[in-house]
Amino acid sequence: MDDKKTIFSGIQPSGCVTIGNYLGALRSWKQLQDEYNCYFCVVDLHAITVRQTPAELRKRCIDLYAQYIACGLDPEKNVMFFQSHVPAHSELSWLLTCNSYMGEMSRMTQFKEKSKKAGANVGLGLLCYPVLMAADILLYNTDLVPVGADQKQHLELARDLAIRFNNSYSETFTVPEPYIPKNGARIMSLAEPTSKMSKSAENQNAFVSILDEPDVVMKKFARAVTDSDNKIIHDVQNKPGVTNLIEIYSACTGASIQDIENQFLGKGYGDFKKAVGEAVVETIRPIQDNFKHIVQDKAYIEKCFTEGAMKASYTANKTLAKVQRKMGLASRKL
Ligand code: ATP
Ligand code: LTN
Repeated sequence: MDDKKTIFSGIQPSGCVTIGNYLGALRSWKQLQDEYNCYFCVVDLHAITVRQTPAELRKRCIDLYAQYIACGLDPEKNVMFFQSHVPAHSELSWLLTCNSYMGEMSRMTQFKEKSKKAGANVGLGLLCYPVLMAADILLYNTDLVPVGADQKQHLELARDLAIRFNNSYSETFTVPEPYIPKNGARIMSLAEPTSKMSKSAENQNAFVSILDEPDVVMKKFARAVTDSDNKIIHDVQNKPGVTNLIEIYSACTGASIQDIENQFLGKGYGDFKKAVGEAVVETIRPIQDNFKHIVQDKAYIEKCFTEGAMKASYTANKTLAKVQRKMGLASRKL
């Protein structure tokens, strides 16, 4: 296309975008869209690795796409689409699965955590999830993958699979690099501040969604788990709850940790939680205003995701055909 490097990233429609997703990942995408060729995908096939209610999932997919636009991603500048609309993702995923090992899949932290929750019947999709993610990335000759720090291990696997394939079948894939934004905080759960904030958490008070009403946001912060010594100090080991609130405040206002500690010296948790809540409300207010307009325009959203899938298919199918040929499958004549 041009000399610009390529970026690929995605979010699962497993719930509404949280301030974790936004501050950790989505916000940085917006800053990248002018400098890079960007593919931003709603990774619906990843969301079905756990059981979903079909009608809810369908709505969440459209809503997530609208949230991408509301957060400032431009469907004209970027290729924005649903993963399931480009069948090459599933197809490459199988070809890569045949080049992956049980050991490397079962070692993944996210698999171990999610399979603990799933109990006796752990779905195979949860195990294969990182291969599908590698397929997403490798289809587009991606240079950089902007994700939150929790995805680093999956990115390593995508790199390993690319290198392994290139060594076995000759140079095919670009080996992608992670892009973990410096100020992209890892936001923790408000209810259990030693686990990451997750949009699919059962406890609604554990996360703040970017579409939560201001009074809901304020209530969730008022209830956030802290500790009993009433000092606003950044200390991950001993004060994970307060530390998380400081990080959120810093990510929303741009103030440094030091400045925040000074600003709230001698103040109590009540005041601090109120300030954090207000900073979050101000950060998400413009997104909410945009979302309300965009989500009503179904025809516009449909046009955008259809064009996105068409553009994505062009590159994805080229890569897929190359891989099929290299692995020895007969070339398609239709
Ligand atoms: P789920 O609850 O379904 O596992 P999730 O909320 O953890 O979902 P993903 O869709 O898996 O979110 O992730 C989307 C992007 O947001 C990824 O780049 C991920 O690294 C980032 N991200 C997710 N949670 C956080 C968090 N708590 N802090 C910072 N970044 C996050
Ligand atoms: N696994 C990612 C979502 C995801 C993704 C991707 C991110 C699926 N495919 C490709 C970047 C690139 C997650 O955030 N849980």
